[in-house]
Amino acid sequence: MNSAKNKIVFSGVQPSGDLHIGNYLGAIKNFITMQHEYDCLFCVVDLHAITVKQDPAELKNNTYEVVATYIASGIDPEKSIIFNQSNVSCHAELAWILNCVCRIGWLNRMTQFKEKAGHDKENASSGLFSYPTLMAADILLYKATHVPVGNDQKQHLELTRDIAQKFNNDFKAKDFFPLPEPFIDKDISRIMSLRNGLEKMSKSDESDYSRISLMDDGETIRKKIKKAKTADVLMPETEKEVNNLPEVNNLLNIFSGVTKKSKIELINAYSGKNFSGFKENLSEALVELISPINSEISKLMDDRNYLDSIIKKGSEKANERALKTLAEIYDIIGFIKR
Ligand code: AQP
Repeated sequence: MNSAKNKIVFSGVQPSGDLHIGNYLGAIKNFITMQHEYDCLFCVVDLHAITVKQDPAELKNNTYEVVATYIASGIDPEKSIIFNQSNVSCHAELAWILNCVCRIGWLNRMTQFKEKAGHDKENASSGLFSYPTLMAADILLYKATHVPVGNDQKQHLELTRDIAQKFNNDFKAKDFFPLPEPFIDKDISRIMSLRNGLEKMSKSDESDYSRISLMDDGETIRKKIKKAKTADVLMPETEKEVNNLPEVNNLLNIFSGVTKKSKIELINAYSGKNFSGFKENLSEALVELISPINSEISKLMDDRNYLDSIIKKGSEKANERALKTLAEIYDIIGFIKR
């Protein structure tokens, strides 16, 4: 076995809507490269999705769509385990145990809860508050060593490390849980909304024009990029100047993420020009990346039997591994299991 194969990767995507270019660049792109060298589990985190209201029929459809998107993007289900979280009940069981390890003060510091709960925190589900302990359970159940995620999940991953460390110390189980490392690509780890360069691109943003979806056709992509906010100046000459223009910076990050060109190369190519040519070329690069993924997703969505077989096979493999870790944890804690 290749030594990198001893490194275990776990990551997940919520089935809360069509995946967008932020999910692709921040997470899925790394899944594709890591699958060749690491022992990978890629999950559709449906238990996380219900921390906010979901329509049951849409949740099912979105779950199939995330599985289809994984495969259409290039994840090989023969190499990596693809499954949905609710099919492996150990995730929920370990989350309870970790809720008893994690401190309320730690959860109170999580910025994503504050952002997602908004002004009406009292009315948010307690699941949304304890979301990070479920995420810790997802990762620690497989003793994952590496977690490819977007920048928005960095704080949750740091919390996972704190929980793992506290469990190991509290139960005198030295090194039982490895402390997982984030795998984050700096520039493309936080793709922003096309309407507001200070807000994260998100599946649940009300405006469809805020994101490029992996389900968008070429015409829609061109229209959205044409409407994307830029600035009332020409393309600047330096990265420093670009950093003061959040929407332009974001489009450059996307352009660089979908091509092999560095940001500075792109700035040099378009500096002193207005944004129309830049936007046309960015649209073409996006269409070139997304069109084949998009048509493969549609094909796979018409073959539910195939998707069901992938989910079944993946869930069985994940379950086998999860049960083994959970049995070890129960023993460490002092639960009797007969
Ligand atoms: N804008 C983003 N830029 C870079 N990475 C991103 N990710 C999400 N948004 C961006 C990364 O994609 C993976 C899956 O995300 P998720 O589905 O678990 O949920 P999320 O982070 O809450 O993403 P969304 O799109 O904003 O969903 P909703 O609107 O449902 O909350 C993660 O690795 C995430 O970091």
